[in-house]
Amino acid sequence: MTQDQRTAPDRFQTLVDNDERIEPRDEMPDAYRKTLIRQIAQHAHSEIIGMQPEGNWISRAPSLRRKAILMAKVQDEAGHGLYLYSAAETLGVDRSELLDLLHAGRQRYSSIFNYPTLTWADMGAIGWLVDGAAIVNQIPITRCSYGPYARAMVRICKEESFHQRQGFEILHTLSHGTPEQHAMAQDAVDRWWWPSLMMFGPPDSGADQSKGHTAQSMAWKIKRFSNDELRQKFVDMSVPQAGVLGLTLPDPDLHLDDETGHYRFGEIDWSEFFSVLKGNGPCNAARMQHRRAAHNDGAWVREAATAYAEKTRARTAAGAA
Ligand code: FAQ
Repeated sequence: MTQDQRTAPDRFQTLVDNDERIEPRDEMPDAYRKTLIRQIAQHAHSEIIGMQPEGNWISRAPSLRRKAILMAKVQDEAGHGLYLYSAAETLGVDRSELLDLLHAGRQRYSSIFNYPTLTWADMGAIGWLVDGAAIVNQIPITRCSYGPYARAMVRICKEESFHQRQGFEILHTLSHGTPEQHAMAQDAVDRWWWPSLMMFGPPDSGADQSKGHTAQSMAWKIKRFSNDELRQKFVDMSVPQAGVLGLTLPDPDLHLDDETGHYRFGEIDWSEFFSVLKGNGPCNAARMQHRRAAHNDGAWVREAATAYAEKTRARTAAGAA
């Protein structure tokens, strides 16, 4: 059978099996399109909601240099949101629909952004742990079967790796500073460690995962590793880095398993994760309220941009006639 004689589902499966990319105009199963829209939208929403915990510290950064770096990081996150909304739009949805779904509470954003940023050291912990977890999760997405998502992820991962380094450097400076600064760095790591492990999503086995997406997403090569595999990579990477920082991780069960070479860690409190997903985290209400208000406040900008684009289009059309 030649390439052209294959049915559309066959062609889709052959491309996936051969590790080739599915592009926007290719035929794809509806469920594949829906899964991608859900995941990419959730990812985009996480980027723009993720600006809030750090945005909270821009005016309070301890020096001009720290302020400039933090502003650039938060701006990068806005940019990541825009690439991701553009990637979702190649699947036939409009970003305004996705934002409406977020604002109506019908699409998710990452659980991690529902925790408060109490001290400057939290900027370090977010960079080191949250961006660190994001990198571990996102590097495999550069090999995702859907072309636009995979390509967006290449640039995003480069920027995330800068973000992770700047977080590490903030914590290193604090940890090696005064005893009060060291204590502040340790307190931030104590608060952000477990929520960072939850970012990877529910465990691979267990009652709740029967409703999960991993098996199908791995078959479609949207996900390349399971949630637990990525979580383990993150723990293995973080433990030696904590040693370099001179900080401890808040888990008495954490130890190296000599047989496997992996660090074993304690039980994650999944009831906390599911409670945050239901909207009961410490900052869920504040994050959504702020997001909706920012969207409403920006209505005049969207209207002005649309009016300008329409005027430009009309002028160009008149010029061409
Ligand atoms: N939070 O079956 P699975 C960043 C939901 S990084 C909330 O495992 P899936 C950068 C899931 O949607 C953060 N919900 O689902 C940054 C599903 O819900 P549903 C964003 C979660 O999709 C750094 C249910 O649980 N990164 O923003 C979470 O196969 C610093 C069952 O879960 C990405 O989004 C969670 N943590 O795997 C910005 C990466 N985990 O639809 C600012 C791309 C799971 O059944 C500052 N996404 N759920 O109602 C992914 O890799 C995947 O979507 C997973 C979840 C791994 C997150």
